[in-house]
Amino acid sequence: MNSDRPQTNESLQRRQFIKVSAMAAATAVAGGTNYSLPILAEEPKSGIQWNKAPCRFCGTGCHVQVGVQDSKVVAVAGDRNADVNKGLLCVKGYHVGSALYGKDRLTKPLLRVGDDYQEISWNKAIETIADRIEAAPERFAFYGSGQWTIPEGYAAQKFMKGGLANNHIDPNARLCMASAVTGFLATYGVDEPAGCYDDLDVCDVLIMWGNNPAEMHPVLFSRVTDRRSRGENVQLIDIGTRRTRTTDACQHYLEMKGHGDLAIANGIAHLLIKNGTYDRKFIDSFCNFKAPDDENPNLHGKAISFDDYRSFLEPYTPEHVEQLSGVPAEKIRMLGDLFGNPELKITSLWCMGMNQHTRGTAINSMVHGVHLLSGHFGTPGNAPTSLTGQPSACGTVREVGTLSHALPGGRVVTNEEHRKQTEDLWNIPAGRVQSTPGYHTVKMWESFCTPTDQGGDISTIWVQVTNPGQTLPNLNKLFNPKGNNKTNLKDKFLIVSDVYPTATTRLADLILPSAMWVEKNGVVGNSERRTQQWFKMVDPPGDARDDCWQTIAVAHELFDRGNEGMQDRDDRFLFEVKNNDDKPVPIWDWEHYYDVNVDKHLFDEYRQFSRLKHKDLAPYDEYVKAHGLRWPVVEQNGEWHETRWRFSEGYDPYVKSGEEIQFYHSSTHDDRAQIWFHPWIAPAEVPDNEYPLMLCTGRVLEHWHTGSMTRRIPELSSAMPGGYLEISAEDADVYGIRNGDKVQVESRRGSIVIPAWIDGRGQPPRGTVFIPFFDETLLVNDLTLDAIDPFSKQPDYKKSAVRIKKVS
Ligand SMILES: Nc1nc2c(c(=O)[nH]1)N[C@H]1C(S)=C(S)[C@@H](COP(=O)(O)OP(=O)(O)OC[C@H]3O[C@@H](n4cnc5c(=O)[nH]c(N)nc54)[C@H](O)[C@@H]3O)O[C@H]1N2
Ligand SMILES: Nc1nc2c(c(=O)[nH]1)N[C@H]1C(S)=C(S)[C@@H](COP(=O)(O)OP(=O)(O)OC[C@H]3O[C@@H](n4cnc5c(=O)[nH]c(N)nc54)[C@H](O)[C@@H]3O)O[C@H]1N2
Ligand code: SF4
Ligand SMILES: [Mo]
Repeated sequence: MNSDRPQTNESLQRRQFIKVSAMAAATAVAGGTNYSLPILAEEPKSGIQWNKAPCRFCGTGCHVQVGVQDSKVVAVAGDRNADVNKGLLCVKGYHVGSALYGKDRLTKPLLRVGDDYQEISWNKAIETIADRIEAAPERFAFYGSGQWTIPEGYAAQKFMKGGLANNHIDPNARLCMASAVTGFLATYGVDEPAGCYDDLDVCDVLIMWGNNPAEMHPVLFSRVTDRRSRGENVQLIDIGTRRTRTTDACQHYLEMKGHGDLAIANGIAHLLIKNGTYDRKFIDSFCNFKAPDDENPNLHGKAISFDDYRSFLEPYTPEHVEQLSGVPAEKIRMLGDLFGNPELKITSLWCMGMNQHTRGTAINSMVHGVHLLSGHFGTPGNAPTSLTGQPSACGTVREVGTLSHALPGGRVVTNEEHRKQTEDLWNIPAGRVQSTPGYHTVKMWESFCTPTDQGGDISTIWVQVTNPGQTLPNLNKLFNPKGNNKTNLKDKFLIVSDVYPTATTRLADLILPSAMWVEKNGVVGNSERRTQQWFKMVDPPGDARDDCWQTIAVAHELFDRGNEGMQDRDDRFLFEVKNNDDKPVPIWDWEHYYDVNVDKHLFDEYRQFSRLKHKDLAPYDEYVKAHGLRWPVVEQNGEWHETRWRFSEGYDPYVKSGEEIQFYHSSTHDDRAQIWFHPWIAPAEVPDNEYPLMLCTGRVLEHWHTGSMTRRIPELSSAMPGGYLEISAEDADVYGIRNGDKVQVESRRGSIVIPAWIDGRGQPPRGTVFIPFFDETLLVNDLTLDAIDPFSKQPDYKKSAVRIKKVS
């Protein structure tokens, strides 16, 4: 069934030729314009129906206008009325409509029978899942996504933690945003950014701490580069481990070694203190100091004094930082001077470089700390801003709390009061929500891939809107054993809801065809706390159905079988929705799913949680009218107002008058944020004689993650047809490698053969190589390490030691 996957069957030689020529073309595209001007914005007489939706792809959260004719998406245009993108789109947004129309969409539920698949009815599929759950409810796990819509994630969350009393639900955002979350919690006591995209319109200095927004958040990045083309003066600084398209747009490039960021942040703090340029008033009024508690490691560490902090920083002189990070001492002084200048407005951005890091929690809090220490916080243009990658990693994962330890609205399972609030809002019996966190992603898959008699206590996983067979780290440990007949995993059962055949469906026991994007209603939340809504515009193909319906249908099957967990305190179905006549609508029956707006019902229920930690959301209908609203959204005089800067008087409605800055969720309960010291520490794996090169992995402009959607869009796949090993010209010389040569790349965990691209899309420095992960036929995660941050449990995909050998 996977035979028509793109690229798979082409002969290698032909592929290589296409790749090398297309790669060159792609470089030209990306070097020039990253975004396209809107087309077809208005065509009143064409018969095309236009409606708004956020783009399917990245966490920037651009709005598109979707043009539908004859029940098909026929055109997409940038939405001029959207604050985020003001009509602009990048190449992915421009082609997002085609993501629906790959030739091999999944259209029928498929059950594995031996080595083959059999088409089955939805009833049979739903019964099969219910059977697996009934057989061992505590061994069932849900693996979800930052690409779940808010209602989808909320339904899965309620089904698991409220219905099954099972906390084994975790999303792919564990691989993505978990360290940002722990960084925010450790610093402010509450998750989510204080600043917003408006900072990019007014900052004087923009620092990228190891991310590549020119390719990963292109429209957002263009907001800053456009200012320069208008003659405004804004300094762009790229701190990174390789040159990227972002570097090309920056005045300064500070090339560091992996984990060099820890030393750089300490170097800046050292200079601020040494030069007396820190903001004494700001820290005296609004900050405390913290350091890790080595005897009792915990997220909130131990209190230290300012003098302790100063003495911990003493060794981090610019020269010492140069040794640790590779960044010249004079550049560290430059950063120290910038942060030491109160006249400048400084915004920091980061994404996976700082999160996929075995000290991810530490470096996140340290960058917040540099901003707090220097007082570059809380006014327009002064913000430490963590970017999210997925369209709803913030909305669905962090706000709805689909992580294994969390509950909606910033609640956690370990807190008795939070569990009680949740049980009350869900109207379920007291004690239903369990207090022990479920398994985080790496643990979940490790348990699934370990035989039951050896302690592997997860036996069924249901995957929705994510492709772990390609994106988990160390696949040979965390995923591939499922397909290996020699390992004793016969009793393990993998359920996958997807829209296309993928590396994950390949090993699935049950495949469920899903509706995607504008084939269903949706609500998502982007990087700047902006919640965005859209309506279903076209029907999904064949028997494909909404993920949210799938969850509710399984819940109802269990309810019908008498499963008490699926009943509330009044013995009603957990997901009961009533129509205007106060009659329950059978939403578990697909024929009736769209008789009501299930999204609206779930969202307005979920909204009650949002007020518990000042993450207030407006009623669903407000989002129908708007191009997104940034929370907290509060009602004043009958109007709903969004919030641009949090913790800052005049902007944040929850800051008391006269406070100026108020960290009202402070973990020390004194309205103060925590400035952390953490020492520099080496990466989990560093090159040695056996594995002498450092491998970084990541993304490219044209493709979305595993390429399951973008590789089916001809314009994108021909611009960037296949995976490659990016290597410096110097290292290529040493190994006798020329462009297009096949190279074996081997780590302690696996090996792949992949064509080389010398100084390709990006330029890695000597001693390092880079491989993007979009190519399903060249799985770089066979090589990557599964070491995780101790607090966030997020793995580091940016630093694995490898060796290489030319094979042809
Ligand atoms: N085109 C496109 N856009 C996307 C996506 C996509 O698949 N395609 N995915 C979205 C998602 S989910 C995400 S998470 C984002 C990711 O967006 P980014 O984080 O911008 O991209 P990556 O390619 O994952 O990360 C590469 C960066 O990691 C840095 N790095 C490596 N090691 C270190 C280190 O030790 N410390 C620091 N500070 N930096 C280091 C490198 O300098 C490099 O620039 O992109 C989002 N946008
Ligand atoms: N080597 C390496 N690996 C990484 C990373 C890295 O930097 N390097 N980054 C990590 C990060 S930050 C992230 S976010 C993850 C992303 O990893 P994944 O989430 O695994 O990657 P995607 O390709 O986005 O997977 C989404 C899947 O959902 C399907 N899909 C699309 N729409 C729908 C829908 O509406 N319903 C359903 N059911 N399915 C749908 C798509 O076809 C696709 O298979 O990868 C992680 N893995
Ligand atoms: S920048 Fe992100 S949200 Fe905007 S069009 Fe491109 S992929 Fe879509
Ligand atoms: Mo991500």
